[in-house]
Amino acid sequence: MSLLAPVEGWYAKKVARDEKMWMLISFVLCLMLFVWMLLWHVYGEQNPSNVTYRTTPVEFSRLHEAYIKKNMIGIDNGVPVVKPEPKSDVFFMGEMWRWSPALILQKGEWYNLHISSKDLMHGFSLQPVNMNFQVYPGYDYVLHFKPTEAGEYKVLCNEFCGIGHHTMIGKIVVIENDEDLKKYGYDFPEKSAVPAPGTDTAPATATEVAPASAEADIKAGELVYTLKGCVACHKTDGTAQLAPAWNGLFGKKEKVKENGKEIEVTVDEAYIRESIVTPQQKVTVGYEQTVMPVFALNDEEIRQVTAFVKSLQNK
Ligand code: HEC
Ligand SMILES: [Cu+2]
Repeated sequence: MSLLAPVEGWYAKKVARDEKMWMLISFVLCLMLFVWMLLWHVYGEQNPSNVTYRTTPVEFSRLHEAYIKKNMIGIDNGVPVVKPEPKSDVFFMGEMWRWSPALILQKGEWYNLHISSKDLMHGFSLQPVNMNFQVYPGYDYVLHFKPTEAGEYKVLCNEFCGIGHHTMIGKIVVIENDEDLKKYGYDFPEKSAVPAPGTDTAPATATEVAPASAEADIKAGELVYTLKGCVACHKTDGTAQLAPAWNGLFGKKEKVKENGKEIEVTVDEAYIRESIVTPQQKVTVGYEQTVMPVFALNDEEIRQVTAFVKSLQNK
């Protein structure tokens, strides 16, 4: 309550002339903006298409993985690279903590980008053009779009999604012609030999790679690493911010906590298997804040991934 009561009849004061004028101006401005909004929607081509399907994280991950296996042309820092056909359906997924695949698109062509999340809500923020969408698990958001300018774009996550949120950066490269590919370091001469897309000899799944040689196992293991998204947390260049790095891991003595007790283990085949099948059994000291998800890898995939980890022993 104020100390002094307001002057009697204060509310009945006449509105001044210039005040009325300002009210009129702002009202007209509101109306104009309203009309513009409709015009921009129809003629501005500013608003994205609004088609959304119901899905489940499991279903979408399955489609996403199958899509990448069929179409990948190489690997960029552990992330699969796809160069989709114009007008085709592209599956793009966010998960803790990466976007995949990296995309190479042709300027001036239309694409149907299906976007969803495998786990939590993420934010698709295309930079530097600053287009933003929320990405929910359980919804397949279809973005029908045509890139109009060549260049390298980044997909940042703009919904805080945990300790590795800031590392969640995807890549979309828009090219004018295939010559441009080299400019972005996307020239995959020997890498495309891993899973050459669409050829009869290409393995349909990572597990179908002939385990003929140790070399094939390592390649298949790298594919598991890329497709299943281990790369989102485990790096192979020694950076170990979110999870233990895989280079130099095999044979290393690791301090882990089991049932609250700290013990030392040697990283061998059995320990790697246990870490994948029951990640919470032995939690590596120093990484308690990140929770490693349970991945349903089959025995073959575990064997291959172990071969890949082993191959990084002296790196
Ligand atoms: C969301 C992040 C994340 C992803 C994705 C992830 N991991 Fe992990 N991983 C961790 C963390 C954190 C640890 C250490 C804590 C623990 O043991 O749970 C770990 C530990 C491990 C270890 C034991 C390493 C050590 O030094 O103790 C292995 C082996 C492993 N992960 C394999 C995998 C494989 C294989 C995949 C992919 C199929 C994978 N991880 C995907 C977070 C992740
Ligand atoms: Cu995110």
